[in-house]
Amino acid sequence: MTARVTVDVRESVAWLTISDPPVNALSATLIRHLTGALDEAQPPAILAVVLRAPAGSRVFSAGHDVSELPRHGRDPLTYDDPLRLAVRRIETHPTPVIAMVEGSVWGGACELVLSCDLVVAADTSTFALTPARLGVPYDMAGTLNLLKVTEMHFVKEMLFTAQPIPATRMAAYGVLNRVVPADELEATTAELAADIATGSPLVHQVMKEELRVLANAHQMTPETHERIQAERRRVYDSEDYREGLRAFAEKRPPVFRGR
Ligand code: YXS
Repeated sequence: MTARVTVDVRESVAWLTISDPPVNALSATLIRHLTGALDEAQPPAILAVVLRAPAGSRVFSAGHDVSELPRHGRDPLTYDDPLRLAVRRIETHPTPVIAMVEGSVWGGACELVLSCDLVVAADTSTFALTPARLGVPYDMAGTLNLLKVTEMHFVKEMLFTAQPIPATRMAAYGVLNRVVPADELEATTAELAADIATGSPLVHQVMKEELRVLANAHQMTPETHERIQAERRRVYDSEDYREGLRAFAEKRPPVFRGR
């Protein structure tokens, strides 16, 4: 089986390239290769990680592999779903992880990119949150991850419109650290990674974990959690969820009827 993720180490920085043509869909196999590559990229040998797609990619990633979304009565985004595993793995990786983005980013791939510690994007890149287009009830951990990186109104615009947002607007809302012309993307990312690599890996690791714990510190009663899960179940058990997946397979716009 060809590796969906290749690793290139340059001066203590591990460059992880996700590549599964034609659209780098986040399949369970690609995520397994990604987490395996991260397992190899440990400090002090590795002091920063860059997550990227092949140079010149028109699509950075089309998000969750839709063919792997459950069809009947199963939660599409559970704790051990590949996307959830990948996001947690990046959030807990002991070194800073920089997403270097070129091309369009869709659905769960947006969350994957935004779960990285920094994001450097080409000025031609776009970001689209697509649950509403597919009828998918996104999960609370994922929704919180979006809310952690920008403002409520902007998260709602992205979620409710499901439209691709240009990198310049993402940066205006503080979501991206750098937006540069595509031909400056790699040099800008390499410079940022080199700066990070001069710092204390012990401090990076503890500060990253402090920020993760503080950002996730939210009160919620078990009853509230169960109520939301029940509401999500009504969505993934709905005809609209089945219509979203059917429309995707049939390459047509979905017709949602609210049932
Ligand atoms: O028809 P073939 O067999 O050639 O396959 C087509 C597409 O069906 C396939 N493909 C995907 N397969 C699995 N999972 C995907 N996410 C996915 N996206 C695409 O790739 C082949 C080429 O696609 P095509 O012909 O559309 O290419 P294109 O260059 O015209 O357009 C590229 C995209 C990415 C703009 C287009 O494929 C697209 O809009 N893809 C869907 C993006 C999306 O809605 N992703 C969300 C996935 S679900 C998810 O991430 C979360 C669960 S949620 O929805 O909650 O956010």
